[in-house]
Amino acid sequence: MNEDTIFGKIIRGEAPADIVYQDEHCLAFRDLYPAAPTHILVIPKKPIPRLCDADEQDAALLGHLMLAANKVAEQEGLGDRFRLVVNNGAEAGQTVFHLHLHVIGGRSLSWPPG
Ligand code: IU
Repeated sequence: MNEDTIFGKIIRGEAPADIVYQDEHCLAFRDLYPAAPTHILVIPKKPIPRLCDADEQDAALLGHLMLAANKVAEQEGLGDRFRLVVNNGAEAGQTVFHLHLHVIGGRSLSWPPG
């Protein structure tokens, strides 16, 4: 699995992105093809391809990503009306193999997802 994805390039500043939040461990930027009025991707700077590739050593980092998603949601004015999505693996819809949390909001969201 190629770890050098478009998200790796964004982290290294080699590809453009509309960055809305960043800190030592993660980066958040607007999805180029938004599925909702607000659609932001939160990614670790560490290149973990899929959620299932994370291990115990990544526990704090995974928590950090969720808290960063909270910050982004607040920053975007989503209040308590947003959804986090992690697609794990191609058959679950993952297309970029650098772990990312989708922060989706700004419209009503149905359940279950497709
Ligand atoms: P997925 O869970 O791997 O399917 O999500 C990948 C997301 O990355 C998807 O929502 C794309 O619209 C988005 N994206 C992007 O924002 N910029 C890009 O250059 C590419 C994909 I390629």
